[in-house]
Amino acid sequence: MAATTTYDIAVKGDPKSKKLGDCPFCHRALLTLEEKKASYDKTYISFDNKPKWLFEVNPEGSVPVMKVLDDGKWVVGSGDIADYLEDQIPEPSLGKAEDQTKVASGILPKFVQFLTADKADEAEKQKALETELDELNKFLEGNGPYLGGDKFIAADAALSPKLHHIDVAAKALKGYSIPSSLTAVHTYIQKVASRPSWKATQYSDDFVIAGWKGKMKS
Ligand SMILES: N[C@@H](CCC(=O)N[C@@H](CS)C(=O)NCC(=O)O)C(=O)O
Repeated sequence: MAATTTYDIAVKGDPKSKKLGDCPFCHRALLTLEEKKASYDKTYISFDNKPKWLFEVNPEGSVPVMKVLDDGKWVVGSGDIADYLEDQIPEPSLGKAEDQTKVASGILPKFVQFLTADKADEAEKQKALETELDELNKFLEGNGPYLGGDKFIAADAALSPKLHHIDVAAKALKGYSIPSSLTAVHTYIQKVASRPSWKATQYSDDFVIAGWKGKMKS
């Protein structure tokens, strides 16, 4: 019997070229689908021309949203999608992010504050970001290489896309590199990027940079 597609996930991207866009939340959901070897299709949503149905499914108009094809149920948002998949496809188990370490879970807002800081606040905001990175490094030194030790877990699927955005965009837009002394963080980034799930869900660094550039003060 031919394998059937179970899910259709709407993600940021270009419907024409079918290129994946720069959404860390879509990335989290896609990593989860890949890690669980789920059978799925992607629907690419252009943010310049969002379809009406997206607002019916999710009034916020954000992605990811995922349709369960056999019953038409929609699951909205990367956290709910990850938890839903954990319940539906228990193996391999990634657990639920809510039950796992929260280390560096606030790193993206810290990065946004650094990225959008006035010159006068920049050093302080950089320090706050670095404090999160330091904590992550300490955690990984003691418990790594992944947040789940030897195992890639739900918290890794949530964190690694954000860390990737920070790594790429801070370098390009702020001339800031994650300090080389944070070796466990660098090892983490490399290890995650070598996973088949990451390779299957990559998108261009140029999209990441352009996306964040749009959020900077001109
Ligand atoms: N809490 C949501 C956040 C999703 C989200 O913010 N997605 C962004 C893209 S990265 C979005 O769709 N934004 C809509 C827009 O900018 O128009 C989740 O975890 O899925």
